[in-house]
Amino acid sequence: MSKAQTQLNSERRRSRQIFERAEKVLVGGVNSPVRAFRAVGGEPLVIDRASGQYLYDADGNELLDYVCSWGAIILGHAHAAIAEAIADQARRGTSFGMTTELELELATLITQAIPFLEKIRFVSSGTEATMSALRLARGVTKRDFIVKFEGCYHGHADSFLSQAGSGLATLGIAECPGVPQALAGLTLNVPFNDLKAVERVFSAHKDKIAAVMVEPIAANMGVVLPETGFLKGLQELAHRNGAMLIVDEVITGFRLKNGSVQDLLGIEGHLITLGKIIGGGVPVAAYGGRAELMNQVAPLGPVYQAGTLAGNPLAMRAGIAALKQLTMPGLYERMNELAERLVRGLRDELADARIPAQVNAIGSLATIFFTPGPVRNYTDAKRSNTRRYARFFREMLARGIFLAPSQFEAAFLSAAHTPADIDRTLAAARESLQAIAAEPAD
Ligand code: KE4
Repeated sequence: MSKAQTQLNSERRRSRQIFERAEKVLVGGVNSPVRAFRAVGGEPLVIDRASGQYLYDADGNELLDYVCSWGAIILGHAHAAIAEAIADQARRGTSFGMTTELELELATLITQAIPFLEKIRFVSSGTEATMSALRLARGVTKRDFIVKFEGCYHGHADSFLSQAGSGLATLGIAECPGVPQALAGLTLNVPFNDLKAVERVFSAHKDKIAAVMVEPIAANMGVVLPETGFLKGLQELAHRNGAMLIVDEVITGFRLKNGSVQDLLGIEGHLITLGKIIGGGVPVAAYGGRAELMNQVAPLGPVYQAGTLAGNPLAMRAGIAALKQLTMPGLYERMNELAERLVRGLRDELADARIPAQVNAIGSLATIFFTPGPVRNYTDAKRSNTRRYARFFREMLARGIFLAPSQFEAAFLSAAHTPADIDRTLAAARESLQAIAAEPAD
């Protein structure tokens, strides 16, 4: 174990004590599996507070954060405008169970940024958004099958848990127990970037597919970019076959620019799902599309979906404060430039260390895959040397740099990251890669 690693671990006594107690009452000591560090080893973090680009664990260790609450924290932790909005709303009431003008305000900020989005429904998690969008597609088309892509993750609703990315890929769960075969059989998985496979599945299930759901930039098998023509071809295939295209932008929504990534990619789905960033770090997600389609949702239409805390004023205030900040001139340009410098630097460090690896990246999203070949789908991603990723993760953490604790996740930059953070990260990467290069690859 390197000196740095020894130093960090020895100072994490309180974190360890808290986690051991947590394991007695929380399953695995966590409320979401990927937080358990099962794929990277070492002791899971216990965080006490955060500010800007930094997390502070229960032992006061400062960590430069590239997880950013899995992409939700794009402005940096404890952003003053968001904190003040939440504090003010807490004094005015957190949830009324009735409509407020705040829901209208956040919906307006979102639809102004995404013009094709005419009507929206707020929910409290990305899973609720994707689950509801799928139900709407099935209700309107009166069809049952869904096409999704191997390695993509759309939350933990039953229809999305086969060949899924994120925590299922991390834990090697290909098919989740508890999902009735009758339902699992309605989910058709095809490889990302493989239009021929999509054509074949449409031919084999003529007029039976309700929707194709896709992450436009896959980020739950690690970052995998759509190849030229893939998304446009997918949209055409869906339209030609009477199926809906549901574009899951829970990660990409407001990540690469102030709005949807779809106009950058030349597509427009029937439905879009959003989450993470639109809540400013507080539970907000949404699904939406053209009014004619969304009007099929209760109370206007028969497709039912509901939620006690959906659109609650506390969460709306946080989302409004966050989205208002995202219109600041130059915010995305600065963040994306920093991210591009980090990615270039990582590629250089990997080459200098003579370690075969790919860095897939776009905007402030990136993943290092320890594999010599290109990573263009889940099969490629699974070829990565996940042991080596785990070693790199632990070496970087020992140097105070917190990367995603899984090969099958993305690293995120926030608007709070600085050029000095990039320099520090690249210096830590050089040391970490040197430590790894000296070891056998497998
Ligand atoms: P939530 O239900 O976790 O809010 O959102 C589900 C979801 C839907 N769609 C996409 C594209 C997503 O990435 C997610 C959730 N992302 C994971 C991380 N890749 C959440 C982290 C976790 O599960 O703890």
